[in-house]
Amino acid sequence: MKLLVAIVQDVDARRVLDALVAEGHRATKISSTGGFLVRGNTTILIGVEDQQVDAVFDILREHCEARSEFVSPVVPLSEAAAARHWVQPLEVEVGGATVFVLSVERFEQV
Ligand code: 2BA
Repeated sequence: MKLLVAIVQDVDARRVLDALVAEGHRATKISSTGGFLVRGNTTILIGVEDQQVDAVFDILREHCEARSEFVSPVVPLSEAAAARHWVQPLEVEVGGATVFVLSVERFEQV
């Protein structure tokens, strides 16, 4: 058995969860925050048998979209004034889904 920990963008989360459930998978949604952008994202825990891992990846690929985000670097006012120009927003590409695949030693529902 494997536990997939998938970090997806909030806007994609509902469609991913609907597709997972429609295909008979079980999933748990956790609200999370990215360390770099410090914006909300969604972490989905998905426990599946080994042979179902590829099917879950197919769902994630289908419903998660990479997007560009802009982040404004935080610069102290004194430094911004010294630089004598506006600090430009930084463009970063946020991936469709960041997925960790973990081996499950034991699974029980008691
Ligand atoms: P964030 O940490 O908010 O990162 C958002 C995007 O910012 C990243 O997209 C990446 O394009 C960029 N980024 C992150 N750290 C950076 C850095 N030190 N320098 C420059 N650019 C940086 P993704 O890589 O697609 O990651 C999307 C979200 O997935 C991340 O949100 C974070 O919540 C999670 N994530 C990604 N890699 C992870 C990892 N190794 N461990 C835990 N969580 C991870």
